[in-house]
Amino acid sequence: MKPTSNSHKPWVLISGATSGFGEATALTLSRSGWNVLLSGRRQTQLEHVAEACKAHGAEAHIFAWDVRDREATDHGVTQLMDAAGLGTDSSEAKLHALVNNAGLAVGKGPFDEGLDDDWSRMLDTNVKGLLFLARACVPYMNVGSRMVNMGSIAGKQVYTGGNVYCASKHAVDALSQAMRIDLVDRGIGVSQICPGAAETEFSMVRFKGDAQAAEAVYHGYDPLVAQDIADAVEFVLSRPGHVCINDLVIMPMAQASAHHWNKQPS
Ligand code: NDP
Ligand code: 8X3
Repeated sequence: MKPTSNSHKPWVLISGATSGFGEATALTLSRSGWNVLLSGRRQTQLEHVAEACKAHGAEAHIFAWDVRDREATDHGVTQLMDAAGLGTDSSEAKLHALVNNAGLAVGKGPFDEGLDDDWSRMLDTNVKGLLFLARACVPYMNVGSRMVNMGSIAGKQVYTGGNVYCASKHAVDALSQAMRIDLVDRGIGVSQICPGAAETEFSMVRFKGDAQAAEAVYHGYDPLVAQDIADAVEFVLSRPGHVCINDLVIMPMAQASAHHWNKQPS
């Protein structure tokens, strides 16, 4: 939806807004005429991002919770919608967009050496968390609203050591298609953005704070940066009402697939 005037800015809820794609998306959309509702687990970081969004002229509200917790997700969405004055009745203002972005990879290696806790963190966040948040937000949406799910090249292809993360993002791919079908009669569009390698906090989380392992992921080529994905989200959300970008795969020029790279020796 195209923002019209400052007094009638559309509202977007962005999960995972404390860093990476979510933070860049919050800043980008607040610059281009959206009001923002921001979530993530890190309260202080949310406050910093909200202040930056307000400096761009947006109204911004935050609420910190863990999307793996269904009750916390329902509560967090209610808090944010109340703060923005959005409601579920047909007479009330509606949520124009959800950017369902919170997610992570934890660990990389053969599945038979995988850890229960790593698997739970990925599946509970990337699959169930995405579902919890989408379900909680849909009642606040109406004709013309849009949902953008953050998939990955890992949801299109499987790579060595990616097993459970790839499975979780394949689930996002399937759910994005299913949600599009389920919501088409209500006029709500569902898009998926599938990035390749992007330099954010993603690899530090995946390698559990091992900075050397995280930095090595981005050696020898120019990875995507968070702004590249924020620009894509803005593009998807600013299409005319009759257009839905179903699926957008965005790769670094040096990455032809999950398996094919043009890396220069450093
Ligand atoms: P970051 O680690 O920078 O950001 C991840 C965000 O998700 C953070 O804001 C984090 O917030 C939030 N998050 C993680 N777990 C939870 C949770 N349980 N509850 C609430 N929020 C949570 O990585 P990216 O920006 O790169 O990742 C964003 C999305 O993009 C993810 O879904 C990721 O899988 C996907 N992706 C990333 C790619 C990459 O190469 N970077 C490529 C393709 C897809 P907090 O820690 O404050 O809770
Ligand atoms: C993150 C990108 O290639 O590590 O989804 O799976 S990758």
